[in-house]
Amino acid sequence: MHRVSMVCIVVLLVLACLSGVSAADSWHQFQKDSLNTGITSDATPTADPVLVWSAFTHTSECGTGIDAPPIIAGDLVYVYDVNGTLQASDRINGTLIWRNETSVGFQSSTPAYGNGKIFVASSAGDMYAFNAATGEDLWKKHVTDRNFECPVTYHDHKIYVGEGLSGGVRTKYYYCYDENGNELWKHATDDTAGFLWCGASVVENYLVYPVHEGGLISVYLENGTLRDELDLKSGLSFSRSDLGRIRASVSYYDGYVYTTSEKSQTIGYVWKVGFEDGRFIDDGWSSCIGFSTSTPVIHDGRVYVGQGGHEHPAGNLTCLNDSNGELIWQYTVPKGVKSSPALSIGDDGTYIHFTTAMSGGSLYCLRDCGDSAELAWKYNPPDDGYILQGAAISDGLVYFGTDGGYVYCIGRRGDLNHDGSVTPADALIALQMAAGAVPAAVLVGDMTGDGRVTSLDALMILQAVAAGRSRI
Ligand SMILES: [Ca+2]
Ligand SMILES: [Ca+2]
Ligand SMILES: [Ca+2]
Repeated sequence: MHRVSMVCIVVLLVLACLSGVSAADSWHQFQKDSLNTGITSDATPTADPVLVWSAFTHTSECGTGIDAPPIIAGDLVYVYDVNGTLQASDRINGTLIWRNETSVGFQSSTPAYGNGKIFVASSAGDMYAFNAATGEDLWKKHVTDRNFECPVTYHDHKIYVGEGLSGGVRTKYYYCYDENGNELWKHATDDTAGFLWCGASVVENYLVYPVHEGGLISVYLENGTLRDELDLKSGLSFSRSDLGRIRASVSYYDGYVYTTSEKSQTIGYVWKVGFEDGRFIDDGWSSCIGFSTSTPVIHDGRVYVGQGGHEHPAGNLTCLNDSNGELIWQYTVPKGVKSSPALSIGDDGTYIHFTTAMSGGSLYCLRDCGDSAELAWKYNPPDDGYILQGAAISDGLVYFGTDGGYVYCIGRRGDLNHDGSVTPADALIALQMAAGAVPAAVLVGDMTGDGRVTSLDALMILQAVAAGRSRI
């Protein structure tokens, strides 16, 4: 048949075009790494989003489910839910690999991966370590009678996490543990509500983190001794007496630390503060964008940050000029963006992924077009749970969870090797699936909608490639 001979030609073409598979980047902790960069060079879907897999974990009677972003290490994606369950799944097909338990409660501390272990800080004030490959319990420590609700930071065989808001205003501690569960130090901050989402960055020999009431703290990694502290309300030429409170982490880029604060829907700031040899410098800016609990991401002279809360009528993704804090563009969405953006940087531009803080919210992907942003795609998951957390990215796939208790893996239709683009290499995989040589990924590979992956789907993938090229 004509179609068969075409497919034969196609196979030869594909074999000629087949290139090596790129290595997947990791997303080992909140905002990817211990600087909270939030950026990967892995290409993500730039069009035609498709559900690659989804999995249910748990929900609570209060309507909560998954409130911390997934993390990704090697072949596995890890999700921590309201039941205190840590679940590891194959990142490509969603197969459950292992599951282990901590304690039930609203879990908003993002776990961290390091040296073959997953570190978890629970709402009950306990820390845990699990074997990342098998889920085996390695250790558990009751650290505090307060709660944990900020991301765990892992760096060089040590973990860092601060006490949350439970117990009210008092002396609260940021802890450093080694990977075997021994406390190395704790640093006290007096008269603070604590560290809700106030995750740390490791910058050279220092740990830097924000304080709820509007401060920044820098301590020596080695022993937790104070190096410097700053009150953003008064200590700088660009201080703001009405900064409100900080409920975001610190990110670091090229000599500056960044965070956000919020006082009301309209009053809230993005902060850029000079940071040199562990000390805060009066160099940078504060920019009023309105309410934000989002941790800024910095790339190519621009600062990307979410704006607004779930109680606000609308929110947006804001892009500022990194040199002066001036607004470049805002992309408005139906509710606030409490989560932190996850960026994919490729040859074809900067893509920004974030979720809207609302029941029935969506995962958005914007393309930065210079003076404005355009919607690359949007994915509205089938459950209508509230979405608090942002996304994690690895190897052409985007992951996020909801209070409906589901974790979702989003890819691109036809992109069977998950490199973010549709090429002849994907058509070859479709042919292998059609021949039964590899398991069929129907959700991604079925272009015709007949529920199977056949040689016709391979042909349609090639047609999509040709159409894409002719548009360029
Ligand atoms: Ca981090
Ligand atoms: Ca591909
Ligand atoms: Ca088909």
